Amino acid sequence: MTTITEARVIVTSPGRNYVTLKITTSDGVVGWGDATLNGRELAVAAYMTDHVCPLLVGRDPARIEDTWQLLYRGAYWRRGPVTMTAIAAVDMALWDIKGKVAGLPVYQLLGGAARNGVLVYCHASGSDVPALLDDVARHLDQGFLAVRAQASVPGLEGTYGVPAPDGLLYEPASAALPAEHLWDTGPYLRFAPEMLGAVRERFGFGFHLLHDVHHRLSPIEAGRLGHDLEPHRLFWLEDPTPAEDQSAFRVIRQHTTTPLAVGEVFNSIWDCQQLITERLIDYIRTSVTHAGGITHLRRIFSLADLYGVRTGSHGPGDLSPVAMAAALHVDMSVPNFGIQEYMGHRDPAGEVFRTTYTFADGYMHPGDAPGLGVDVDEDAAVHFPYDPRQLPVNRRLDGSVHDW
Ligand code: CS2
Ligand code: MG
Repeated sequence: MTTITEARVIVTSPGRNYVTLKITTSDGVVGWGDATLNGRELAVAAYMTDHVCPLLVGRDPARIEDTWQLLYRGAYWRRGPVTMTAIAAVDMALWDIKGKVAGLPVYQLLGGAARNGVLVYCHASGSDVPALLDDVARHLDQGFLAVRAQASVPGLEGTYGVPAPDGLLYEPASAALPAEHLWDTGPYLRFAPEMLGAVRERFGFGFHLLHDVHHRLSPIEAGRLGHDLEPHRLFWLEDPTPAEDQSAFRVIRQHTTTPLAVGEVFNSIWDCQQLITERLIDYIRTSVTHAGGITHLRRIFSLADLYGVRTGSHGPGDLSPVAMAAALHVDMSVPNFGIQEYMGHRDPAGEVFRTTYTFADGYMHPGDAPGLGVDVDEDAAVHFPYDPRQLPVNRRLDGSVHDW
């Protein structure tokens, strides 16, 4: 019987920190899994090294579901971002191995292609509205059919989603200790409709426009914003309120028809069960890395399909290219696909992660290489040591902590 002979964690920082799990079998087949949790990378690395990898050696790599159940139910202290990210990395690596053994891309093992390509959305941003409009134009020229628009709120430095003026891809984890940003909801509620209206006025309605509130409003504020944005026909308004307060979305739903997307901070089906079964959202954003891997993500997406909720997986630069590839394989195969976030990765990530997925005319494809279609250059990885970084903290004008 083929067995797992090694399970090893690789922490590397080509452009930003990534945590990768490498599983090797007695047949010499290697599988890769992403285990990156922005600002908490070492917590996941330690959990895997100390509590997960020792369980894997000697196991049959083909038994993906049994391994998932062992790591989930056997942990006793189940769920949570660290635990589920560790399980996700194992799951991705085992699906990668299964595809390589079968000589098939993972999406073929998941039921084959349910579409010809995966619609993706990109990030456009600006320090002010003119700069945002220029960035939207750049992304539309690149062929994107869906664009997320974010801009600095006048008077509030460090608004979410707007990169530093260094020309690098946006990375929120900016310092070893959390940077403190200022937040004031009133100016944002006045500015967001103006900003998104300016995008529609300049570019029209021939593409999908998205916006991320990033957890910062109360339910009634979110209802008001959603209503104010209705003339701009957003594809979705993301994370309007703190996602864990699922019943809050009943309030938002009473006030707006703007579609809602939630889920990037969720790590299990239980986190979103009410949102889905009460149809309180339109898109579920759980990611393959933070929500237990391909195996659990498909369960969440199947539940969502029953209630007419479509997928909209999280795909920032702080999930590795391994996660992007795994997400695309799931996206290809599910019936209720909505859209996939594709932010891209900061150089020199490509020196470590060799990918085969492609982008053309607004759509991506995972490729047809066996497995996930990503290889990790371990020799290159050692040249990029871990770089301690944490996510920012938001404080209101009175100094109290707000959601970032
Ligand atoms: C954001 C994320 O892409 C998004 O929708 O919410 O970039 C989020 O801020 C980061 O993943 C946090 O690390
Ligand atoms: Mg988001």
